[in-house]
Amino acid sequence: MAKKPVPSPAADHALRDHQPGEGQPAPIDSRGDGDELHQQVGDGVADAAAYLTDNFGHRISDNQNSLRAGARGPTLLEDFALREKIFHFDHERIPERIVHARGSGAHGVFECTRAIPELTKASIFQKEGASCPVFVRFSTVAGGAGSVDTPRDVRGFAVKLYTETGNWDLVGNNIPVFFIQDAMKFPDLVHSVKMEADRGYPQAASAHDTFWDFIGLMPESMHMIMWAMSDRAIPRSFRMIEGFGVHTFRFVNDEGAGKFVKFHWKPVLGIQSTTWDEAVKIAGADPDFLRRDLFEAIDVGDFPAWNLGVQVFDEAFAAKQPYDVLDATKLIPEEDIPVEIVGRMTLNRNVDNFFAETEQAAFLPSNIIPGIDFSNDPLLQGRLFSYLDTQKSRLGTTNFHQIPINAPKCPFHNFQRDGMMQTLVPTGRANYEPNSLAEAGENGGPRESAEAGFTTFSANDERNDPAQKLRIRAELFADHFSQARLFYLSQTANEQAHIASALVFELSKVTLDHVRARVVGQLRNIDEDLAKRVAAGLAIDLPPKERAARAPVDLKPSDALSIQKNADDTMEGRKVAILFAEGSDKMAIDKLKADIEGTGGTPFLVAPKVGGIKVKGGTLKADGQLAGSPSVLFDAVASILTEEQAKALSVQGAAVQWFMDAYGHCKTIAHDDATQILLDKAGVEKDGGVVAIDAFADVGTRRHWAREAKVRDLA
Ligand code: HDE
Repeated sequence: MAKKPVPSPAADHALRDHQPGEGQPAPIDSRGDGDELHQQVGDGVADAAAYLTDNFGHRISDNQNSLRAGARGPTLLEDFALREKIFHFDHERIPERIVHARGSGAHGVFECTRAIPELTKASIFQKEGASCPVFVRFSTVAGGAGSVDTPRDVRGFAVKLYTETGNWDLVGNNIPVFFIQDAMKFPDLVHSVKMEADRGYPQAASAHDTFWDFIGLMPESMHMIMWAMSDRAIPRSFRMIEGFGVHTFRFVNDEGAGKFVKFHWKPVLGIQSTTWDEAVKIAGADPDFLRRDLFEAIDVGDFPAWNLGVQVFDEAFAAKQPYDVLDATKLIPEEDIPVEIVGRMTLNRNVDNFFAETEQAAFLPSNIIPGIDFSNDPLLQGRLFSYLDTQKSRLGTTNFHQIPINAPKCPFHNFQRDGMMQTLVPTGRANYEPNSLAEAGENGGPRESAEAGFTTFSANDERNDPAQKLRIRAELFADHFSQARLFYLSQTANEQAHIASALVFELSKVTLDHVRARVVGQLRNIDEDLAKRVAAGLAIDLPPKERAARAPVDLKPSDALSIQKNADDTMEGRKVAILFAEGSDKMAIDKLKADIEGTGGTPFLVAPKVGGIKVKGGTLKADGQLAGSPSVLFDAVASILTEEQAKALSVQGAAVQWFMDAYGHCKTIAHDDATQILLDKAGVEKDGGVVAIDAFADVGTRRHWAREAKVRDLA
């Protein structure tokens, strides 16, 4: 695949020229510009390309043999080259993230597309066209760093915006609500979903006793469960997920007036998911499916982009809703408060080093900038402590902010000093404040600024009595089911069936009967029909309804919550496999490739052998071998074969399965006449998505959900 030219992100440079401490003496002259640091190390690396040294610059004469006394004698302890190499290697790993351990990152740029100074004084939203560099890390939640990419799981969507007024970390997920309402429950939630404490499995899976035990006893999780059991939790690509800030935040403008705000990232490529069967098979065929997809897209210049949307509302709106806007298990329907687009983020550069950047990236929800503030959401408040705290144990030092990926790209200077791995060299003796050293002509260091500094919005919440100290939740937090029902009823029939099947799958892995029964008893508060479907799928009697702390109310379904209702037909960013073999018609293959490319898709040639196959009209190399390129890795498939080759392939399991899966996963299959023998063997029946090669461009890569009832039981 040819690389497209990479436009240099304007914003990347805007801040690079910024000198620290301009206009005032800076005791810490730190810029944290990742690229400049990279430059320094890079120079070293460039030299090292000429000769190898140890970490202290001593040249190495032999990197193959350790030092020993005689050819067959003992190895000598004095071999500093060997000792250092092994010593460093022994300590290469750092603790993985307690959650979100498996992730993939990329650099990019954020640009303000609509100035909103009336809402916020945040520097990045003052002028249309203003931009800043970003770093984004996508992740799964439950699995370890080496786990697969496609389990049923929430996806982390953490964005670090390096603005000129400091780093703003919007550490969100691809689901707009959360399992719990109060930070107090987070360790319990995470313990329950991670591998079970005695046996050390299952890895990266929620389908086990302890998770569902916790969930059944935690009715506030039911809304999130609907999302987690929906197709949102098995995304086709990181490039095709939405991102949500989840909590209600605040915008604060120049006059000090505040409004509530919720943040949304809307993928330009649209939202798309896999089916469950597909996700399971991808896990085997390509455990790095999402990581590879992101890296390759950026590598060839297909830069993924998201629009940043905001839902802005005031106290008066909040007070009228049947839910509490401080409750992270609730969303605000887009039909009530529309999402206004104010910016666009484009990821345009892969990391140079996975460990240095993606692994060492430390996101802090407490990183906000003037113009943005927290709300009293008790989940958010707990996060403000946790992320700072965890970096100390993960990165080992309070100076983790000096690691290039974490350092702001604007100047930073203060009187914090020393600590492990201090890499900055502050000059002078001003390490306290107030001081009057400047009066003696010395560098006195930086000073606070009431105007430019961050000031907390002094919230006047009439619904709160701060005089009371209580371990209690606000009244509307007790409504656990209304929005779960809203979500379920807003889905298409196929999507509802997917939720029911996911629940059946997950609960069928639960071995404790009473746990299964309790969860189904909770589902009865969401929708009786859903509960009956799940009970029938498990072959258990419908259990009694669990008690609801507060009776659910009926909310108007919201189309914005469904993926299928909002799917568009774009082929942008989608991958189409073309199966060919010896004797296939090269002209037909070239034409199909051009059709796919013409509509924004990426063709991928699959053949029984990769090296170079004689075809009609020349020789053709394949991008992937048939057995190693199952159809689950593509959005649609096509085949151009000779009758002889199709017949030969019809006794190959990999080939038959290729079509069987594409059909079963409701994908487009474009084929020539010769392929019919394979389709018959795979049980593929003609429908709107099984078409002649020439019709491919019209049908594209959309899924054919009407077919689904023919290939699996949707009861
Ligand atoms: Fe996190 N979460 N979380 N979380 N979270 C972490 O921080 C935590 C929550 C999210 O790519 C940890 O640096 C608590 C909600 C993402 O590096 C840790 C609570 C949302 C990432 C932590 C929550 C998230 C994390 C682990 C409840 C969506 C990955 C390593 C009060 C809005 C960031 C780390 C990355 C990571 C704590 C709930 C998103 C332990 C205590 C809600 C995307 O600090």
